[in-house]
Amino acid sequence: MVAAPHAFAPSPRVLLTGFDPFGGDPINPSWRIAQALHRRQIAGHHVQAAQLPTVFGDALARLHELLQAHPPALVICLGLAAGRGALSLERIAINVNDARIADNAGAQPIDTPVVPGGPAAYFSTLPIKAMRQAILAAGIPAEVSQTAGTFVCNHVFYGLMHRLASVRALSRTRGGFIHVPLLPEQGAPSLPLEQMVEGMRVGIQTALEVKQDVRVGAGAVH
Ligand code: PCA
Repeated sequence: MVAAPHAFAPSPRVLLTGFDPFGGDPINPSWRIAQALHRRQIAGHHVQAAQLPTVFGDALARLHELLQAHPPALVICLGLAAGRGALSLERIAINVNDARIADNAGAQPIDTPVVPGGPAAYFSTLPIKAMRQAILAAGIPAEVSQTAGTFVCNHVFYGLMHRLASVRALSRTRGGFIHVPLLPEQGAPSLPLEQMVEGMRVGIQTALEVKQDVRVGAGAVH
């Protein structure tokens, strides 16, 4: 019997990244969430989790390697933002590195571009309003954020969007960035790990199913 031609085609993939611990905190919840969703099937897609180092340059080099393997349908990078109390769907990445603290390799770039000569900014291509609605409907705090900061998270977000915009094999890949709160054992505000994992599962499902984002104000309750 001849196997169907698609029999060995890899199932469409979602790449979900988190960061290693940084800034003296021994835990980075972004990596815990990504790990918890590793190998899960969501809307017919296979989730692959990967860790990025909290290091300018090296984080993007690792992300580029991961994107080369075979183009994912969706890429979501997660990072910790202490002080936030909700899953924070980032709208915009800017072409600036301006580090408040040293990264995990001791570097602290000030006012340098992520990509010399690149555009000032990129928008997320995730349906962030629809994702916010769906996560809220699941009873989990979610918000749209207008800034991913200027540290390694924004650096990775900008580098990701620049790649997706300029590499032909990735032209149909959607991508974006989500900041997450601390875990309860780390301080406040916080969210329990299970809630963040479920919120991300719902968010990924929405990003895979909703092609056209909904039009509701960023501050709207629903
Ligand atoms: N958060 C940092 C970098 C790594 C992480 O998890 C940030 O918000 O830039």
